[in-house]
Formats: sequence, structure tokens, C-alpha cells
Amino acid sequence: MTYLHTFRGRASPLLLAFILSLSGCGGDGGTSSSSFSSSSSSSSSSSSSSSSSSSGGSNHACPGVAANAWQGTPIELPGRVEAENFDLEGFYDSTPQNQGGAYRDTAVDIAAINGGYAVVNTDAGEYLEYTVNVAAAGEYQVVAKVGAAGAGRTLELSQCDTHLLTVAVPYSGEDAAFRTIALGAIHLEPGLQVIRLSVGDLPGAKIDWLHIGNYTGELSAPTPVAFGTMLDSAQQIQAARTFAQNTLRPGASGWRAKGDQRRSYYFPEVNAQVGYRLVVPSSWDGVSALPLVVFLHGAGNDENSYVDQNNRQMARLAEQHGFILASALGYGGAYGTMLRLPAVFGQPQEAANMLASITQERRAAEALSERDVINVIELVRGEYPINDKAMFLTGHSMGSGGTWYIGAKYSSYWAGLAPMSGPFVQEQGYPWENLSTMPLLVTEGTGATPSLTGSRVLRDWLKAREFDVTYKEVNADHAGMVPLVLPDVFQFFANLVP
Ligand SMILES: [Ca+2]
Ligand SMILES: [Ca+2]
Repeated sequence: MTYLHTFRGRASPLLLAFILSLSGCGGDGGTSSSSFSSSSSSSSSSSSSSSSSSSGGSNHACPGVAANAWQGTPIELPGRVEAENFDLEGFYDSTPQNQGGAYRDTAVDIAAINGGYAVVNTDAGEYLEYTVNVAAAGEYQVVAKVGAAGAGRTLELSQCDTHLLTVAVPYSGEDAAFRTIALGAIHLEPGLQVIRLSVGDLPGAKIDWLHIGNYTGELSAPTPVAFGTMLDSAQQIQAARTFAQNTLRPGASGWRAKGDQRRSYYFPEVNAQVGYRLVVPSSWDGVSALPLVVFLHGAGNDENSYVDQNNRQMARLAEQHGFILASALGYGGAYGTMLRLPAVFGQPQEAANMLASITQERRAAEALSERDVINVIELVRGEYPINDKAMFLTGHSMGSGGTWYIGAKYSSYWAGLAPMSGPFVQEQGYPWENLSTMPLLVTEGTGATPSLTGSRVLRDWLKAREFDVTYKEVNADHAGMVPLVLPDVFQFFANLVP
């Protein structure tokens, strides 16, 4: 009902009630009042009620009226929905002028872009409707070409108040460069009908088009991490998954054991047993999917150091919150990232200097270090039932750099990240688009002189772009801050478990 104000001056309450009852929807009609009056005669064969008792979730398509489509021509689906080709009556825009100044003389803000037009200056509450003609009932892939200069922007695809899909618009830099992203599938029934695209709570996303149906074009590749290895994340996950399947021995001694365990696995590429620490809640029932916290240690330490310190505080926190905790070694490197002091956030020249001095040997070592982390994750996922909507990554110092690096590069794993005292990430050459909706807890110690300034610059940069960041400082030095913030880290993750 949030958009009822958009009918102001366009429909009487009586007519509105008529629309609501006839469309069979709980809220605002997908078609405007002016176009609806002609539909009773022209759309009797539309799909709106043709399947009302069959499959669920997709039976609420508002009837479409061909004459209300842009240029009187419904958009044929499967096909391309150009954002600027919205219906003659079906739209709401919060500013009366076309602020982009292009293409159509309505309130909707349309800008000329390379090769066409896009809807820009979107704002909360705005929507666009499209009269489409769907060829056949089925699942239709959705791809969008969108961009935003801020994080957390969303668009919603719906039909007559039935939610179809949320478009999480990636943060795509200061210029809100367009990115082409796959969004999953929606179910559509055949016939003439109206699809609505609504703007979420935050303003400024822009959209070129939606493709609904089989898409054969290019998708935008993730931004490669300029300060990391050349490993491909999707390939690496697959390789580690295969490795885990070939390595694990279901039912062997210790299989799915509970409690605090020092583990190791044979890593063929380094011809060695590589350790990892695993803490499994003693309260686990042996069946339920467990939330997972992966921890990355700081330089000069190993997979056990932080788990054991302060009377096993980290292990106790995992136990207390019911998390399985996996602490990786990151064999022989820094988890794949090349950044360390003084290359903190906001110091791109320091980062460039550091990268210029990286040897091939170091790159090779980092690739192994990164692979070790992914191996451990897949070994744990292969042995234990893991709630894949509740996987979290944290680390300290060098492991904070690893958290930024592994966190964004392998973002499909994670439901939240908590880097501690180590702003080892840069604005350029980093897939910030992967963190557009990622909850972040960034912590720092006021006595951690070399990293404090970078962490504050990073905090301000993230907040200015509306990333989902919580920032906390404690009065301690670089090492002393860890026991002070660890309870916050685990509580932060616990709050994100679905
Ligand atoms: Ca406008
Ligand atoms: Ca607008």
C-alpha cells in the first residue's frame, strides 16, 4: 500500500476499489486507472486468471493492455526490457521534470548513454511498469544492466504486489559504471501482463535494461584484485571441492568429531601435512547445519596461536554461540594478498611500491597460501553439514588483509566479514561490487599507530558510500585489541545467522 499516493488525482477511491477487487491483488493495481477502463473489452483473454488454481506464487499478474505499452507495442518476452520504454501511464517519479533530459517528456529521469538510454536518478518509492506479452509459461532467467555510486541499492521486480525478484545493484564506483549481472529466474505465465520495477530504500541506482529469458551476451566479470594472486575464485572453489571429496573418508576415526581439535591434511602441492584448527560445539546434535566462522591469524603466528590465547577465548566464544570455528594456517604466505604495512587503505602509492617489489616466488607462495584457505573451507564443508547462509570470515593484522582479500574475492561464501586492525585493502583494483550488501564489522585499536589512520580513512570511505559497515575502536594496541573486540565479532556474526 506504500504507493497509494501515486494514484492521487488519477483515480477516485471508488475506481481504486474497483481496480483492487478486479485485479485480485492486495495492494495497488499494476495498471493505471486511465488505461484500465479499456481493458475489460480488450484483454479478456489475458493471463491474469488463467492459472489461478494451479502453481503458486505467480498467479497474480495484473492484466496488461496493449494500448498502454510504450508506442502501443507490448514487449515480447523472452526478450529485452529497455528501462526507458515504460508504459504510457505506468510510472511514478519523485521529481516532476525529466532530470536526464532525454528521450521522453515525462517525470521519469532518462539519460542518453553510449548506445541508448537509461533510467537514472532513481529514488525510494519510484516505479516503472512494463506491459509485456509472455510467449509461454516457464522459468525465465533475469539479467540486468545496472550501476550505483553507493552500496546497498536495490530494485524490486513484482507483478501486482507479488514479489518476483530483488535486484541488488552492485556498487560500481564513483561513476556508477554499468555492470551486467545475472539475478536468477522468475516464473511467468503466458499472455499480456504488467511487470513492475520498483526502487528500494536508497536513491541513485541507474538501469539500462532487464533481459528476461535465455541470455547469451556477456556478463560483467568481477573486478580482479590488483594486489592478489591470479587464481580464479570459481575455479579454485571447484578444485578445492573436488580435492575435499577425494580426501575425506566418511566414517573414519574422528569423522564429524565434536570439541577442540588440532587437524591436518595432506596438501599435495607442498608435499606436506598442513595444520588447521577446528572447534566444533559440544552441544551440536550431529545433524543440524552449523554456522561457520573462518579465522585468519596475523604474521608470525600459526593456526593455533590466536585460538589458544587468553585462555582459549576464541574457542570459548565459538562454543558459546554454537559456531564451528576453522582457523587456517594459510601455508607459507598471507592468504594471497600482497598488501601489508605501510600499504594501508588510502595509501595507493605505498601499495604500488609494494606491488612493484613482489617477486615471482612470492606470488607463487601466495597462491599456495590462498589455496590452503580454500582447501580448509571445503574440507570442513565436506565433512560437516554447514549452513551456507551463515559462513563468516574474520582475521587479525595480516589476517585482516586476508579477510578483505578472501572476503571479496570469494564473496559467494560469506554472510559477513570482520577484519581486525588491518586496513589492507585499496579503493582501486578491488571488487567492491561484491561487498555491496555485505555486513562488515571493522575494528581497530587506538594504540595501533601504523594502522589506525588507515582504518579511520577506510571507515569514512565506506560510510560515505553507504556500505553496511559497523566500526569500533577500543583503547588498546595492535595486539591488545583482539581480546577486547572478539566478543563483538562473534556477537556480530551471531546476529547475522538466519
Ligand atoms: Ca524526474
Ligand atoms: Ca527519479
